Amino acid sequence: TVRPFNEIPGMWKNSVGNLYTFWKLDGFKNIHHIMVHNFNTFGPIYREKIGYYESVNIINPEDAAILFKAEGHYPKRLRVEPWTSYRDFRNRKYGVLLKDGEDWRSNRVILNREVISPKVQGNFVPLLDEVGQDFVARVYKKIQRSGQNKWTTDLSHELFKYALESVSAVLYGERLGLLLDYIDPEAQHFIDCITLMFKTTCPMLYIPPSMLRRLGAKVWKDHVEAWDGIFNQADHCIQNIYRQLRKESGEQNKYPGVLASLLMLDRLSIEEIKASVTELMAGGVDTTSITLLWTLYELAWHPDLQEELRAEIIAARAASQGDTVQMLKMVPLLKGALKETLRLHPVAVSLQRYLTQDVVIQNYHIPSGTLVQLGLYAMGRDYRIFSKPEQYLPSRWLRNESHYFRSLGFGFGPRQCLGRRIAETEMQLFLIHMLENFKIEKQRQLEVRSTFELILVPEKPILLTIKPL
Ligand code: HEM
Ligand code: 2DC
Repeated sequence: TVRPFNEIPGMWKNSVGNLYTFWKLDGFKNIHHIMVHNFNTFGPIYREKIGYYESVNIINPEDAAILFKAEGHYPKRLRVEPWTSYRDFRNRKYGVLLKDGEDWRSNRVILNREVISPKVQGNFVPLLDEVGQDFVARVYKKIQRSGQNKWTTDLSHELFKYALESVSAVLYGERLGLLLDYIDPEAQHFIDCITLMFKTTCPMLYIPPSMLRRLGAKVWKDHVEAWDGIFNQADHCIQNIYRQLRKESGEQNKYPGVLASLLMLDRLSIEEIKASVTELMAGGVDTTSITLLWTLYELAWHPDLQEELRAEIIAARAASQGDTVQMLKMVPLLKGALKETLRLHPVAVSLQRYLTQDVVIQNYHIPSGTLVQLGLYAMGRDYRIFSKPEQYLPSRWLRNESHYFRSLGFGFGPRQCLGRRIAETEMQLFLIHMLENFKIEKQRQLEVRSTFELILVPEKPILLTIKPL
């Protein structure tokens, strides 16, 4: 017999007490470890309430399948209150990230065609390939300048620039020039604003932003300043393209970028286009750059795997005879490596959905309307779900062990990551170019763990040594 909702284990009865323990354990930075701990204590399902935030947590792929089957036609995830509060405060429109219901769906359908449908990949590849080549040229320059035939560095800042350059190339059909020696300080400011925006979001997940605003709290002020910086810079880029488009029809036959395509399509209002393009621009920086950094870190720890990937890439390059789109279909191990990175180092600590119907999970009845979180970080490291979970093994994604609801780094279904295709293409091309040219080595350094800054990021700088082959 099915057990009632109230019997789900967990510490959900004492929310004030929980918030206190949470503070004490430095919970903000450690949500992912706390979730692992909770699954070990309570089993594969538990309820929790921290501050104003109540949910049921699950970890098993089979339970994730039940969750996503009950997400309905307008899948809704946890609302990031500080992000909507900022837009309400400044009277800005929500983009696809923050919209819900029919409003979300109608915008998302139009954006899908320009951003994530298979037909657009061919447009993105030449733009992103060029950015990858420029990155390699920049690394050679750095190596030369070092005078030591190698470059030892914390690559994160270069990767942020690579990611912003890539997403901008796709959105605007134009290069910003961030991989040159002297970059526009505005662009650097944009990058800093995104990091600050993520950081200042965390405390406000548990303390309502409206309250912090009334109190004049620094974290709210910083958050507003960060979003202001993001919107101003995006506005700048968008105005630029808008003006160009009105002046001339542009070069014929040349792909004009996502923004110009949306403007010409004329199915969303300018304000709606602006809102979503700003989200895409902001969403496209820390996510891919951190994932690439983790991948280089893993490759530095696994030199044999690095060789294997290089061999795959060289063979694919030869077989595809200059057709890069074709080449991307011939690198399964590389794609496995990116999945493996997101398994061990996911960007999102959890996926969440509100149920639109009653379900039974782990033999508990869960009513429609409940917020259910899938612990993505915890799932990736659970030995009951992945064999030898502590090992970085890209080939596990090529073998015929079950992949059923196990590769969820970009989310799932119609509400999955809108930037997924951009992100995947951009990351694949980056690794292809890097591995064709350089060897990545690690410094004598201990294991680096994750810390929660809304997205999961390395707790300390990762130092790598890059050598020409
Ligand atoms: C949503 C992960 C890169 C834009 C999401 C979600 C995840 C995610 C887990 C929530 C999906 C769900 O609830 O099912 C990632 C990862 C990335 C990445 C792991 C890179 C490694 C990007 C990039 C962009 C982007 C490059 C922009 C170009 C978005 C947007 C949404 C989203 C706009 C909201 C979609 C919606 O609500 O309809 N991403 N993302 N992401 N991501 Fe990404
Ligand atoms: C953070 O408890 C932890 O892709 C919360 O590109 C639950 C939660 C809700 C939504 C998640 C968020 C977490 C992590 C960051 C995500 C976000 C949805 C989209 C966003 C996963 C797990 C992200 C990084 C977007 C951000 C776009 C933005 C900068 C405009």
